[in-house]
Amino acid sequence: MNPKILIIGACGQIGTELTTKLREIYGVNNVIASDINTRNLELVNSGPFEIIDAKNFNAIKDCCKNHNIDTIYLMAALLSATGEKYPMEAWDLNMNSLFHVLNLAKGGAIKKIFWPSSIAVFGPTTPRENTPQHTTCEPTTVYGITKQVGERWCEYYHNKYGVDVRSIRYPGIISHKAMPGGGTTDYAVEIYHDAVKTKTYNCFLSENTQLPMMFMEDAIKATIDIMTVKKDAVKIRSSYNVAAISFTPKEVAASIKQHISDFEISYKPDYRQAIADSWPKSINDDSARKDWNWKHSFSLEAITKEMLFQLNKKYN
Ligand code: AKB
Repeated sequence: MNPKILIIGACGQIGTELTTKLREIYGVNNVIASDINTRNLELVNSGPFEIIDAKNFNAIKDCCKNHNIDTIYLMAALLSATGEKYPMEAWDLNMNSLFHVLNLAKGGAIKKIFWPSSIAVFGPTTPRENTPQHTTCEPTTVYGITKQVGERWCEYYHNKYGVDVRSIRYPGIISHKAMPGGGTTDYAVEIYHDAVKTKTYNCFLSENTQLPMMFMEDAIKATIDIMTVKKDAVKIRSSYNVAAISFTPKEVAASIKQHISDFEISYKPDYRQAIADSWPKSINDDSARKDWNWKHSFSLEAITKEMLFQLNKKYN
């Protein structure tokens, strides 16, 4: 039987494409999209949609009851850069929304939860190359702190109350549909849009800042893979490292130049540089590969080709 799914934060970068994919798999009426507002009209009009503030326990609970929801994907969050501007709001949204869904599942109403963590759980004292699954996590951003603490609570609710919560640590996600908002890795999306629109990009990170990244199609696959694998295969109930590729702004610019030879990049690092410098350069995801067969497909070259193709259709 198909699950009955609620996606909270469905209008965001990942939520938008996750909603489409889950509807393809399980049917439009089995996937209820929700967000705090209707900013993404295409998504809002594409199937059942509810306005839900993720900080409001009763709103989530009522929606679950009204639609017989058994599975929640909690995608609402304030990301790393916005979190530094609004630390208390980031704490409030990121933590309370998680407690709401964990508590609904603890009460038995919800059978399965997906909650995204991030490479932001790592910090300056973490080994930066091939960062292990289990290692020092001393995040320096509010966002990172909420994700690290959230991981602990997920594991706790699983061990103590049997809650089936599953999680992966997303790297920077590259996509051409909904724009990301408020993240440190957002440059890797903006650069493609500006390359197609103006053939120039002013990067807010320095040229050699290497960060782990992933194409949206791989990120959606990882999300659905971990949610559909048998319960016993999910051995880590905090959050899994998942990796695809790592690159610097200079490398992505070079890959764009292969297609747009007069593309020019300039660099003006801002406060996000310190955040990027505290994160890993590359991630070891052996556990995800072993436990639930995780595999990525997209290389930097393949991402560049697809991004430029899609954005050319959009802008030109
Ligand atoms: C961010 O940059 O804040 C996010 C993330 C890596 O979780 N994209």
